[in-house]
Amino acid sequence: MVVGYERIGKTSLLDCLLPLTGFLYYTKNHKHKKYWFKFQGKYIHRFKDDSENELIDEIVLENKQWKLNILLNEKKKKIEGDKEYYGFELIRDIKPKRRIEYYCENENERNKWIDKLNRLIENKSTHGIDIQNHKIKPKEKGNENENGKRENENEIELDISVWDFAGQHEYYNNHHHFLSTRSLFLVCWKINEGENGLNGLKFWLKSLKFHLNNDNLDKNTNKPLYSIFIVGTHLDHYSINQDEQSIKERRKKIQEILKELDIKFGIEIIEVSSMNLENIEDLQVKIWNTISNHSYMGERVPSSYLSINNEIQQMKHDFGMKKDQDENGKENGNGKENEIPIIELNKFEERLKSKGNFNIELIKRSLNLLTMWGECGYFGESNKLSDILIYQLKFLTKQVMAELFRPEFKIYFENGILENINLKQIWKDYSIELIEQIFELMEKFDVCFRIGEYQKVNQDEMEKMEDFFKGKSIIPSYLEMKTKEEIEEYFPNECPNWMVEKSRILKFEVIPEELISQILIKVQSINQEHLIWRNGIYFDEGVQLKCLLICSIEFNQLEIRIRGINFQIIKIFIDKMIQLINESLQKYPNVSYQQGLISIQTQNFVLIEEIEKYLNISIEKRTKEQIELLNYSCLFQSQDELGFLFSFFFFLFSFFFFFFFFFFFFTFPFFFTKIKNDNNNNNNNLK
Ligand SMILES: Nc1nc2c(ncn2[C@@H]2O[C@H](COP(=O)(O)OP(=O)(O)OP(=O)(O)O)[C@@H](O)[C@H]2O)c(=O)[nH]1
Ligand SMILES: [Mg+2]
Repeated sequence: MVVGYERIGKTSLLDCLLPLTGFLYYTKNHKHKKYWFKFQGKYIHRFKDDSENELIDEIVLENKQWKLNILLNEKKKKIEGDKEYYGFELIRDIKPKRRIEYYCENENERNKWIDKLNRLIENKSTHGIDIQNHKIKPKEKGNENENGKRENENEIELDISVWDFAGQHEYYNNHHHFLSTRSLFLVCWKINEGENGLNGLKFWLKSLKFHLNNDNLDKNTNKPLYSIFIVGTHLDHYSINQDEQSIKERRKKIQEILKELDIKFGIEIIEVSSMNLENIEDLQVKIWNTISNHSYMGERVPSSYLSINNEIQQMKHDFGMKKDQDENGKENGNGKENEIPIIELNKFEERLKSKGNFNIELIKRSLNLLTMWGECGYFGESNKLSDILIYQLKFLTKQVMAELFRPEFKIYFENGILENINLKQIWKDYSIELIEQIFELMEKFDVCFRIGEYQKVNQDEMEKMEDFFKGKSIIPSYLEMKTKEEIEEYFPNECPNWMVEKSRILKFEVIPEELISQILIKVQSINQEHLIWRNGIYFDEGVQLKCLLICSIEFNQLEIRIRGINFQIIKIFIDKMIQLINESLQKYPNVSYQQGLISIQTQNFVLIEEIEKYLNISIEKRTKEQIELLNYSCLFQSQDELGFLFSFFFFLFSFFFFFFFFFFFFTFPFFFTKIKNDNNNNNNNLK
């Protein structure tokens, strides 16, 4: 799994580590000849054969110099016998001009080359998560035998599933759902970004720390289940010193971060360049050695798991066929997809009945493993997701999530709020009936949340759907950050003297960023009247209650400040907020906090348990600091507040008393005279 901030070279690194190789027909002067090709980073190497001993030539795909054309069906060549070959060509329009034709034996092979070439030539960002399966042969660096082959090269072949995560901020809230505990993590940072680069690295290490166990060893085998490699990219950058001292200093800074985050398990630190392939081979060797030593390598898998996997592959195949039929025949009439590759677990169990005796626990265990292999998506640990199986993961990561976060759709997310009607544009390939279902799936992945309950006018399905499209949703990763000054516009630092203020600080050792949005989203459900930002939320119920929750990643803390006129209302609100925060933390067993307050007198953080003890000290003996902390803590209602409330209600009572008194005093004689006059008039009329 490759993670890190955006545009730091994750995909390029994978292109170097896992070169695309194969026999292709190479066409020059209308003559076709078969060669072995290796496409690594931006280099396409042509070899005489697959021993890679004799390099014939090299093409360097420099930025924007090359164009790629797919040679369409009519250009399929019959190179040998009657067999058809699938071609593509690379053209360089600037001098020295070149045009090279390549032919593959099948369309799948050509698609692989085209995907990779397109990505490199167009320099595209990754959207969602790119998942690819590779076969690799562990190898030792340099040790070649007499036949020119590397030792160990033919020993074993490993099937690996490679997950390349998008680096854009939009995806951070949901990446953790996909982190597998049987992985090698390549956590990348861009060396030439210095401190900023290291901050990005820290962010990702922090996230991994919370989703992986602190101990990476498997108890049975005492071998690691996962490992982390910290990979510095852009080593070729002109600003980077490569002398021993500079390398040592960078290493030291990384070790300080690891120490701060209390990450103890084995970590490799390495620096590479995807431009000139420096240290790439070193990294390959380290990766191969590390993963082949992971505890699960070579583990035997029950044959029932493989049958379950076969069923999943069958479902994928059937789904693909149906899609093709729909596309060709437009059977559904509107050219939109009417089905998604998701099945409820009980229906999947039903399907398996004809294949053998599979109980639900066995199915779940196998799905967990198959998910780690990248074959499907089963998220059994999450309550919200445990009853469905997403049998084609690409649907989730590429078609749904990546579409939602396409840069051109940012116009629909004003300050993180989306009008649901725009989902018809975003997921335009899906029928209206499916959009709401897909949205619900995204809610389960914490990607978006609808605001309030949209009105259900009647039970008719169509009507219900229309209502969903009239509603709005929050997309937490698009919410804006607000500065302290901006927040003060809503919640001034000074509490008005006719209100009381209570507060609470929750200090975490470290808090993962995605947890903050989960907390905010959970807390926002308390009350409809709120303003929400990426770093906080503000509730306003007029004089009754004003509450601010501010989250600080820098200080790893949440601060709750509540103002109002009724002690009980404030207390209930604080308790409710803390309860909701605790509920959000349930999924994070490694995350805990200490509750307390900052003393205005000493600026120290004082634990709530400590403050509670002040209640046992007699009032006259309490220090000024203790009184102040007790007052702010909302642990008890002080005499002052009782007095305050008494005067507040006395004020209200007197206000209404005088109001009615003056009302009657001045208006009664007026009515009296008016009635009298009216009576006189009536009498006159009668006369
Ligand atoms: N000079 C130099 N450029 C690099 C290196 N690695 C990547 N690049 C360039 O950096 C840019 C971004 O590289 P990508 O591999 O797409 O970065 P990424 O981290 O996958 O980006 P996202 O998918 O957007 O998160 C591309 O233009 C690469 O050519 C490197 O080691 N040296
Ligand atoms: Mg990428």
